[in-house]
Amino acid sequence: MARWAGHRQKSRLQKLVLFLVSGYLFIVWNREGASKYMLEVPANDGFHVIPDYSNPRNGPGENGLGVVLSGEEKKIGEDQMKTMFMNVVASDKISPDRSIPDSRSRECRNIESSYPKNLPTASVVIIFTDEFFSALTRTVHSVVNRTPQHLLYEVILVDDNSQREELGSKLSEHLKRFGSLVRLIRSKERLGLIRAKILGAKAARGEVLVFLDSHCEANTGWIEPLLARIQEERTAVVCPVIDAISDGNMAYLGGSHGGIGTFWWSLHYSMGSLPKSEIERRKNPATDYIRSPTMAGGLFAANREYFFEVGGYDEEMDIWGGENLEISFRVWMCGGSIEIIPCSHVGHIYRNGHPYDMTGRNNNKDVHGTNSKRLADVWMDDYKRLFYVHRMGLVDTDVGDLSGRKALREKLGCKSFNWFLKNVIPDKFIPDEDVLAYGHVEGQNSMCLDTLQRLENKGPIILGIYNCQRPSSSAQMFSISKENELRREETCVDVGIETKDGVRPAKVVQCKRNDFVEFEHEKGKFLKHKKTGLCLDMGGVSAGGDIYFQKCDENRPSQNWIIDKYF
Ligand code: UD2
Ligand code: MN
Repeated sequence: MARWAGHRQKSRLQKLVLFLVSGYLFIVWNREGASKYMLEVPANDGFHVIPDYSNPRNGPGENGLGVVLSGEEKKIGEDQMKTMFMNVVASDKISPDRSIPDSRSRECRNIESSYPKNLPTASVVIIFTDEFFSALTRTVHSVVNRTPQHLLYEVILVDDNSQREELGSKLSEHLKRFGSLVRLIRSKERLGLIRAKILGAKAARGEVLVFLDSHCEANTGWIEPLLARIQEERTAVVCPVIDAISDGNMAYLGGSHGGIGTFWWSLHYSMGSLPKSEIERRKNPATDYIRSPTMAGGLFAANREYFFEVGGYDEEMDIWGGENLEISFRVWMCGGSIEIIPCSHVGHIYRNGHPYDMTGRNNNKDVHGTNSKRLADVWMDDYKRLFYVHRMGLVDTDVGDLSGRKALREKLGCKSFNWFLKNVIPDKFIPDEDVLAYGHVEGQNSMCLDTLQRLENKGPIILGIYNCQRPSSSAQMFSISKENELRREETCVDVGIETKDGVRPAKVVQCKRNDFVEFEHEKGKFLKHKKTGLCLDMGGVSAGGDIYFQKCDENRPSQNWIIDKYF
């Protein structure tokens, strides 16, 4: 299945000679042996020269600037954004060694020399399928250039059966400059990113595993804070701050450092703000690690042995998606922690699509769904009901054998998902717990409040009505929270601004933590916006139409609403 790049053997001898000549005490070099006996890491037996970044560099994209294209190239680049989801012309113009601004805070730069001298070594695992050559090689160069040599045990590239020609011998040839430091494993079958990461992790021999996507740029001082935290806490699974690199012109943009990773009940990753407990716990907000309920997935480090002890990944997950929340829930529930390390920064090109085939085994076109179902069924106990609200179609889908993962949960004695919710992400809104009512909000003629597939989490939308869809339809599920909001997962209903026709639409906006939009409701009767005293009224609106607030009137049946379940 996998084969090793062929240029590793000869380099051992070369290395030995090098070490002797330079007067180093060469202890044991045994890649197969346990890493803790590895007292020296392989020197660079290739011919790559790490640039001296204190000298000014000129050229496209240097200093993290965007690339300016014109004429025909500009047009090609713009077209590529639609088909390849990044501007490959721009990327190709940039040196693989380009300089980028140090995006760390001043506080982080001030402590950069305070990390222990004896940090564990890292194996950096970079998996890829049909990645663009320039983005991939820039990832590798950035790691080699910005990781102190004694901390970089190796870089392991896993080629997940790429089909593009430039990733063949041209890539193997290019990597020779790194000698044995960079190993390339090529899979003859498509593994999907989860199994590709496992393959890379199993081949790794450094003490710490660091995973990166294949379109990243490691920033100055990125690895020390990750390794230091793992040295201090073996079960900490740590993530750098992910800085954005523009998919359009490759500009290196800064990232934020103040947030945590969360999730949607649809089991997509999301970002959130720090809970009060974290704000209080962290004495140095610029530098202290952040306890994060979840991770984005691509960029993180873990003690290698711990990574496998806590279950690696679910090997039955295919292609893309779900593994990031699976590892997050699992690590927390089984005694570890997920953390964001604000002093470690790595850039990542966020793309609006996947420049590779997303079809899984057996022609599966919904790998995120089936992977997420595996995670829900194993780790979420009863709370999986909230996932199925979003994915009713998956309730009866066979996603393969789960016994191995369930046995793992048993063996590790992991805590419940309820424990995770209460202790790790206490701010997470649970739509049907600790609320006054939950379910469809039904008016006259079997019509229900409905978001009409409008994207409520990307900005305010107008609420509508539609034929009630039962048993459940995520667009029609609402709660009356104990703060009396009429709310969805993160959005709340409010009264919109009066239109030209003198009516006020119902809008759906982000809920505010301290400024609740309160409603008054009585089963089967009004839904009254407290502040304005107006009532939701479906009079004259047909399925698919927007809904409005009107003056409350007990005699109007179009103002009567009933919610599935009252608590
Ligand atoms: C995010 C993660 C990604 C992964 C994913 C959920 C970040 C920055 N990225 O999506 O790592 O956790 O969420 O699954 O947090 N790849 C393969 N084989 C495949 C498919 C992908 O090797 O079959 C590689 C791909 O070339 C890339 C990596 O996996 O290096 C992640 O893929 P992506 O960049 O398309 O995922 P992204 O960033 O949208
Ligand atoms: Mn990515």
